[in-house]
Amino acid sequence: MPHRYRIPMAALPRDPVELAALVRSGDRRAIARAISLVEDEATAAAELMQALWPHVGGAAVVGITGPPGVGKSTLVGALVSEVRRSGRTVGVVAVDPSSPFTQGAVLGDRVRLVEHDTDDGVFFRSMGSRGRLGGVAEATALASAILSAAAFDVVLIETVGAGQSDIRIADMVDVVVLALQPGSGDSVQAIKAGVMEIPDVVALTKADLPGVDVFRSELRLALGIDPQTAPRLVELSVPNGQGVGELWGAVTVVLDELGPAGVAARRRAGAEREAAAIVAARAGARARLAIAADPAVQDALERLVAGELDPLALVRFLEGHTADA
Ligand SMILES: Nc1nc2c(ncn2[C@@H]2O[C@H](COP(=O)(O)OP(=O)(O)OP(=O)(O)O)[C@@H](O)[C@H]2O)c(=O)[nH]1
Ligand SMILES: [Mg+2]
Repeated sequence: MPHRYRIPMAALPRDPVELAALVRSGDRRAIARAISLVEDEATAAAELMQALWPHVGGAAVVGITGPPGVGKSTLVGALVSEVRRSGRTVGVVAVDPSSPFTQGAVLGDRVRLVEHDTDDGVFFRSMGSRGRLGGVAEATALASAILSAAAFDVVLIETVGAGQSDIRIADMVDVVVLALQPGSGDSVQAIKAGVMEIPDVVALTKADLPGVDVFRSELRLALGIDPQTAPRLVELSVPNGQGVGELWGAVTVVLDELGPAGVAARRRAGAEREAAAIVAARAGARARLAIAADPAVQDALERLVAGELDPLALVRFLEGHTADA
């Protein structure tokens, strides 16, 4: 066995307030530990976030979302270089590396990491997506906040998703970039059907692939219904060095147009949707308990099953019943 020399490192403070101070100074190990605390839902995470929160908010937070394999990680890697070229620092949170789709991408992330390995202006973190009570969305939002408190100028969040069932990226970022490659017909349909939220910028990835012309037309048609709200469309071919600067330019224009007040309004709206989701979940749980304990409702349900009460009559009964309550 060859000898392995370990460079001794000072232990990180256990006290969350001290750890928060180190995070703010940009200490990489402290940042990594802080993200682990929120990821593990450690009790110290509450105190840590309380100490950090007054210092969160300076970073421009950009979400890169899209179906599996469209080239999000590749794009994020290229964006990191682009942001660094502009002299700004950037932290990255990549979600869902443990999904079966992303085996290759995890390797890709590592390869890409090497490029920025010695650069203190870049911090990269992958988040697992399983077995978390608070959910990956919460951990991701908190990791993003930690990177913001650590004074990175830009935070990029990569999430796999086609819009609906995934974490609500729009609630935790300032600008949403949706990546789609030629053949992402399902997503185009989802946009058309209005079930997918319209992003700020659409990145047409892999524009070097055949079928890009047809796809561009489909996309324009789906997005261009209302030119007022149509997102910017940027075509990219990362291996050919095409479109990355333009994409970052489009993101910057969105941020400039929003201005500080617009960004603040978006953040507030996102927090309000999150709050509504929490309240709705609580109310739902309370409603289920109330129904289970309410003999009149139970009786109505029995009658429904027995064929004595039709569904519309049940709705009328419930509406009247809850109005009385
Ligand atoms: N031809 C071509 N291939 C690309 C381009 N960008 C990415 N790819 C390839 O597409 C594959 C998937 O790229 P990733 O960046 O891992 O895609 P992803 O969206 O992050 O994937 P998941 O995280 O697994 O959802 C890889 O093999 C990339 O090399 C591009 O512009 N052109
Ligand atoms: Mg990826």
